Amino acid sequence: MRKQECVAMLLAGGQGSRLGGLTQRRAKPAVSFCGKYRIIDFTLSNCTNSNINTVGVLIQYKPLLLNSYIGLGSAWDLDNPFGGVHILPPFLSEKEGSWYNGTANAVYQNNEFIDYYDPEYVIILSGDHVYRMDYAQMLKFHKEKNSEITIATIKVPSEEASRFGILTVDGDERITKFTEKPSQPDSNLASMGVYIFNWSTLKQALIADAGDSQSQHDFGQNIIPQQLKEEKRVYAYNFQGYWRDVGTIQSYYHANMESLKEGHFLNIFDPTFRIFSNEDILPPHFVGSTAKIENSLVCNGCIVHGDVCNSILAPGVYVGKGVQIKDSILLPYAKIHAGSVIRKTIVGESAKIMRNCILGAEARTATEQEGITVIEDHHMIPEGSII
Ligand code: ADQ
Ligand code: ADP
Repeated sequence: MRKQECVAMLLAGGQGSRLGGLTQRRAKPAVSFCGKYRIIDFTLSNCTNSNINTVGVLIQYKPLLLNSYIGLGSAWDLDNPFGGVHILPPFLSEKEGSWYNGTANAVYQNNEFIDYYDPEYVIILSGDHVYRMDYAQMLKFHKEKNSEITIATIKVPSEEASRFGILTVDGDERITKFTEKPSQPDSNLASMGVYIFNWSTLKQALIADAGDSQSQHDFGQNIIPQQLKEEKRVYAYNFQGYWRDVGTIQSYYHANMESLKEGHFLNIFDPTFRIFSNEDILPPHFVGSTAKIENSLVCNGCIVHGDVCNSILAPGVYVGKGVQIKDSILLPYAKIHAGSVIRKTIVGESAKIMRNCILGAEARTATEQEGITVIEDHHMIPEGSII
């Protein structure tokens, strides 16, 4: 029988409710990012670039668009005859079956998928992170430390620490303490939610967790703390690079905007570590004679007649004459008609802003979060609206 050394399980089934209007119709991993990409492209491309070619994608919430986007995985070179990318919805058997009840339960329900490849290691990934990471380096570290569980870690700003798993390590990088989303964090070393397990360790942990009626079946809440209690060898792999959890409107907006900075760490232009995408095939973008574009990303299929500054135009966006767009993110196929002014706004996919509207900064609404205005996918904002 053939084996894979390491199988990836990509958690893509969370509700993503904190992204509000952007996840009304689609799962968070299928939300547009940095114009050309969907959030899940980063994790799938990391797998490809790390030579991990067996990936199970655990989905459940609004799976349709995510499913059709991933397809057979050929965009990421993951359409292999053995291995490849597999979409794994909750399994309904004759006798039992239920929704994935927590992240650990999602992996537990698919242990036969993992067993089929008979791997030594399983890497658990998340569909809502934007980063470039060579998992092969982390696996090397895992082996060198003779670790049973390795957690990728990164320093986060102290004021944000309470939205992550926070940990403490000893001089050898062995984890001595882990607290999931502590209200009073005592360190700013955060878990990236990226774990490498020895499959034997993980399998045992999942079986024990499944039998525990008190457990929420969550990696951060239950599995990791329990394994530490059992004195397993749990190590921290200190990731040196750019990583963002884009689970909130603020973090999503800022991570997009950061990509406009020259020489930025995410560096989507690096040819040695490409981020692949299954973007629609569209004509080249067209810049009209009245257009002015500055410090912006403009994707295929865009037609621009107005002013665009410090903004991201995803594929198929239309910008009419006299339009002014600043510090904004226009998601695929958004249309901005003549004379509208858009500031610090995320315009959802296929949303239409009719003529002479004013969106953003000056006026504030209920959807506004820290000054960021969000227009939901497919919404139509009538002519002359001020939001
Ligand atoms: P969170 O991001 O809050 O914290 P969680 O909401 O469990 O963790 O989501 C992790 C991933 O699993 C997401 O991609 C989500 O879409 C997916 N997911 C959630 N529920 C699922 C389910 N039932 N089935 C399938 N997929 C599901 C985690 C860790 C923290 C760490 C942060 C880093 O728990 O310790 O600091 O990630 O972002
Ligand atoms: P957010 O926190 O923005 O809503 P996440 O992706 O982090 O987005 O997932 C949120 C929570 O929703 C997670 O704690 C997860 O366990 C839970 N969840 C995921 N899928 C379901 C579901 N089908 N039913 C109920 N809760 C779910």
